[in-house]
Amino acid sequence: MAHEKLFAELGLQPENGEIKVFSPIDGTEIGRIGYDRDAVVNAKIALAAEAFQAWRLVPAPKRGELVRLLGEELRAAKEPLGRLVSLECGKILAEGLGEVQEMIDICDFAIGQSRQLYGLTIASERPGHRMMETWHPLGPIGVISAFNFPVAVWAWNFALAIVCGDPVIWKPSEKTPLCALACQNIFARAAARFNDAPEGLMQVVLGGANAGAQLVADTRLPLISATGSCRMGALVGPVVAERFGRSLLELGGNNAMIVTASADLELAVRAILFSAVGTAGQRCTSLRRLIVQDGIAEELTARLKSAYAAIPVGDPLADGTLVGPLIDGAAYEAMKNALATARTEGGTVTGGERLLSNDYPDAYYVRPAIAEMPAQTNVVRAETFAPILYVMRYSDLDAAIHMHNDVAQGLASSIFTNDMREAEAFLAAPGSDCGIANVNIGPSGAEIGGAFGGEKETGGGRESGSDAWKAYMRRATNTINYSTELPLAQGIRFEV
Ligand code: UN1
Repeated sequence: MAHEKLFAELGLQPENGEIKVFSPIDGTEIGRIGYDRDAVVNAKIALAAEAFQAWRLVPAPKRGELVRLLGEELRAAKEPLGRLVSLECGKILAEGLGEVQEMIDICDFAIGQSRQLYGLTIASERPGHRMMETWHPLGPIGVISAFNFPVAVWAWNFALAIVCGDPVIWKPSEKTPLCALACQNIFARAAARFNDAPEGLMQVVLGGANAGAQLVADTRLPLISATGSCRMGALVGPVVAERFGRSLLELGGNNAMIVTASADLELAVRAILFSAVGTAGQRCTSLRRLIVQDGIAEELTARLKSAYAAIPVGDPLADGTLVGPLIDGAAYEAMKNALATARTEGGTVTGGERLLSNDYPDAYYVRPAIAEMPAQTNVVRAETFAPILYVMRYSDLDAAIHMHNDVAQGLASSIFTNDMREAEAFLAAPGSDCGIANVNIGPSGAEIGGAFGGEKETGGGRESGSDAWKAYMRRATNTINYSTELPLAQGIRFEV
């Protein structure tokens, strides 16, 4: 087997099962796995529910210790895990390693958080009374993740869930099961060192949409955290709501950048390149729409076209490559169709052609595309998970902000400007309507310290930093009477 050494380092032996796993790098089979049958999924949920009973009794800082050990194991496994991420989802090695770094960062964050699961103390309106809130573990959590961040998104959820007292059942994308199995092994090393971690704190469920649906419908999982398309979220949300569960949805984005006349164009070009072509345009936060002030549009577009022509596309594990393959043939078809539609809607397309098809007939490399559009047409308003940058022009900033917000999704956004009035207008209430709004950096590549997620069809969930931990706990409001009277709230008298 070609990847023997890498698999050995990660404890993987993907040799049994009827499901083939492919690498998008060259389309070859890299392993075989089996899917979990319904009864197995059911047993895993039961085990998680049992683990919860024990884990919620462990003091939170002690739970943080387990995450500290996980962070250590991730540091030790950074290189092979980063390489596996590249192999299985096709992102360049620097980004594969970056993704593992993101896991390490969220572990560090969660360790600190384990000593800061604070509630408020509130002034009671009654004499001799005190009010406070307590945050309790919520229960086992179902995590559904996408191919494009095959390990980091799980880690955002897992590190916080574990310190909050919640076991996690993880259904990874069908396209990246080996990454999940590798994480399971890395966690097992941490759990072994921890000594008395209950069985079932971290379980992987392998399967397709059915397995996901089983988690989503199960009342033993009070929270479902799902990352993926708006279409998937529209299926998950109502089912969880119907059983009065909680869902944390991180769905599609249609992320834009406004570039104003005062912008530092040198910086803007670099930011646009990373955001629009990095990860082959397959981040939820990828830059898809560029809204450029008339006077600088020509120059900026010309600079971008020459940068795009020179961008090294190829084997993501090779030195110097900046853009790897698309995940599969379906992604390539979607890109081709979107570009054809862009042309019929009046766009002028540069790039977008398939590359390296002689070397890799079963893999899908493309030249990232720029589509200059006469207006924000239908194709621009849809998220196509590929490196297509639609360019529109504006003359008035209010109109630019209107165009910016006039899409269904609301994940990440940015403005390039050196004018503080323009920057503040973009960040103010009538400005960007996204969950992430940046100035002079692109929309992608967020740090873990902030809350990550977005509004509208992006689903409203927030993961990772800030107070995202609260989603993984339940809040109890406590009122304590230490007096010898029984005054009622609102001054109600109720005496016989
Ligand atoms: C995603 O694409 O699902 O901000 C997550 C970023 C990364 C995470 C992206 N930290 O681009």
